[in-house]
Amino acid sequence: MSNEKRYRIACLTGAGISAESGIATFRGMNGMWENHSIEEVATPGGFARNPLLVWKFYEARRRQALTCQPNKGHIGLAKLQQVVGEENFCLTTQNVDGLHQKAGTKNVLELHGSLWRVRCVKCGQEREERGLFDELPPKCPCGGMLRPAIVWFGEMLPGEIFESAGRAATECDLYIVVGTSGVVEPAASLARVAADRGARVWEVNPDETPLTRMCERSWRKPAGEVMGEVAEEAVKRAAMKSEWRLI
Ligand code: BV8
Ligand code: ZN
Repeated sequence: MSNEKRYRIACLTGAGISAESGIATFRGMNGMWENHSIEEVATPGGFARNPLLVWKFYEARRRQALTCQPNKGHIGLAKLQQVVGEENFCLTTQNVDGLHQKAGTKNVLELHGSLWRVRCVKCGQEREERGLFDELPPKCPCGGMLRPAIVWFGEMLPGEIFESAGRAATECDLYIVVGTSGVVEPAASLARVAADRGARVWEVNPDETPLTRMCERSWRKPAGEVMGEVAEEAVKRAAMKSEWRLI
């Protein structure tokens, strides 16, 4: 397929896309942060002050996330990637639950890290860890303490991943924002980058957000209910704008 006729789709997802899988959002009614302050459990300072409290918070989230399955929102985006081709689709997520990968989406950009990776504060070694820990805080073989490989507030995002997410936003023709309150930076700025570079922006969120005003279309519904329709509309737009013979 010749390059100039490609129609590129990029997505940014937040906690809302996992809500129908049973994972509480951050700022929703039953937001998990209610009984914890962000300062206490999602900052390096909080971890330094009380690593056990932070690990109890994250181990509870890991335990719960282990029982969760992707919902039709995740599955709809994985199917969209299959139809348009991996080279024409890039999904960036703020979520750490791994449900996009479980739904089959390839090359997911995890801006804020993952519940399923840990890093040693002493030797820096990072590894995948899908099981639950017997003792908290868990230890690295080197004797150092392990931390969740998650980007906490006040921490830099992984440079390469954020750059790839920025490139996808810059180069895409359509940017679909799903299930994010558009509050946390620099993730939320990606939708503005896309809009500034001339991409159409679509939003899937039961509520309005600070990103709504830049959207060409908004679906005020839960992602699980409308993602099939959104994906169909995106494929139609792509077919119209390029020479695809859709299979
Ligand atoms: C950084 C990992 C540079 C944790 C997360 C002052 C001092 C220092 C920094 C700042 C500051 N002011 C601002 C900042 C920047 C700060 C920030 O943005 N703060 C916010 C609170 C204002 N950002 C940072 O610190 C970032 N780093 O800036 O580095 C730097 C370095 C040093 C010093 C200064 C600057 C790091 C940010 C990353 C933090 N880590 N996650 C964890 O997950 O355990 S962020 C956390 O919030 C999650 O990743 C989450 O995804 C993200 C964003 O929230 P949302 O995903 O949008 O979730 P939310 O609940 O808010 O919204 C859900 C939405 O879904 C709602 O709109 C709802 O309507 C909708 N919804 C609900 N159900 C559904 C649905 N939609 C569709 N379908 C449904 N069924
Ligand atoms: Zn170590």
